[in-house]
Amino acid sequence: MGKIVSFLLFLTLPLISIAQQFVPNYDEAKVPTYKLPDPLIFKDGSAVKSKKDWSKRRGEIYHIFEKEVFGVVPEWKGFVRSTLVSLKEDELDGIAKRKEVRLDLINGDRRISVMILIYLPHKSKNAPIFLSYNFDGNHTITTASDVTLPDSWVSNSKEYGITNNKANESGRGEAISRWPLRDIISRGFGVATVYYGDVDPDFNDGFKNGVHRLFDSQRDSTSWGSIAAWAWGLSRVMDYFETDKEINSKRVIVMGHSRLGKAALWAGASDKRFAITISNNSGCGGAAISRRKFGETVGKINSSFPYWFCDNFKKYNNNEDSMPIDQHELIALIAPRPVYVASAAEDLWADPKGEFLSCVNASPVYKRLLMKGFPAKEMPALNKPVFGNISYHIRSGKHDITLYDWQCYMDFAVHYFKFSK
Ligand code: GTR
Repeated sequence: MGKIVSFLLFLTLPLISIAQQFVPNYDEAKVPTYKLPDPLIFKDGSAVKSKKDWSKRRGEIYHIFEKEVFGVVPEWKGFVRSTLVSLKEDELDGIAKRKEVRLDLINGDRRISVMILIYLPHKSKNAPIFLSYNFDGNHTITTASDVTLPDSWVSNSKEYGITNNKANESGRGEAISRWPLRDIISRGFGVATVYYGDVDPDFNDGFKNGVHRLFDSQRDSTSWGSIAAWAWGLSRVMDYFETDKEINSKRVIVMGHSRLGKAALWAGASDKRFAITISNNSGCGGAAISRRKFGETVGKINSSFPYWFCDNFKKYNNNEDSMPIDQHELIALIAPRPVYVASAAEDLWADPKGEFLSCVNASPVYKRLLMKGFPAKEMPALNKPVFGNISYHIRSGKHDITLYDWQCYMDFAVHYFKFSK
């Protein structure tokens, strides 16, 4: 009898696991009907009528995102030391100064090091500067042979979970298509980048590595995950910018692609010193409305990357309607500062329409602050950006960051900063 049961189980288990396999929905007709939480209604049901009301309501929404989505950052008891590691007066045929600055984050005998690679245009003083993480090491954004390789874990196989990979020369320059440095610097912008794995390596190790291990607190269901750690790291770079006389810390544009776009949005929401926030193809847990369950879902992201968000976020696996917030409110948290959301037409996993709808539904907050908000109601045509305090484009092509995306971001920044080189 026992043997028969085991045999039947042997036959049916694979079927059960096939049945449970995640099949993303890419059919607009199958998007469920849903009701979004209203960012302009307080928890007690009263309405946000003034700027002052908004700053209170903003606090409510922010704390929900902290406790239910990204996790709470514990009190930082350590300190950060910055060291200039290299300096080149003339880089990129003389159009930029290049430097590497190492931040040592120290708490007692625990420390990690984070390397910032910085390009500053010679042509413009007080240049706005893009701050954006890179995925595989600072040496991947340039072919220059003397940019330092990261010492921390890298995932060159893209299989997150491999714990002992180190960067090597083979990756030098491999990401240059995502970093059109000459175009950016010629338009008078600076660029600063950090390898995200320096701040928190992107694998599930129970928070024993990266910045988490520099903190003393016990973990619970509200504790921060990796996205909050990456966002926190961006703020430490901002702290450094405030000490560097060559950098205009009032014009820092925080930007990120994909998972790093989620981190950029949370950094922009958490730290008001970032003048502009840009999300490139950030998708689920970033700019896309979770309730649409289009492409990647909350349940899927929490099973693939259980360490990105706080444990409370898992309560909403296949239970999106019970979320007290949705991602349009992440965009709204950035108000009144400008924010740009970008999608790619073939990137259905990130739900371009859901990213667009976040812009539409965050707009009333900007309007309540007497600003223009987001000027579109219908999804714009491909490669036709819409500019407002919230801006948006959908580019043709796949999940990536391209020269076209950068050009749009620079146009947007020029518009807001009204600077000329
Ligand atoms: C995917 C993940 C997305 C996005 C992307 C990336 O595997 O499901 O949420 O973050 O990775 O960062 O490239």
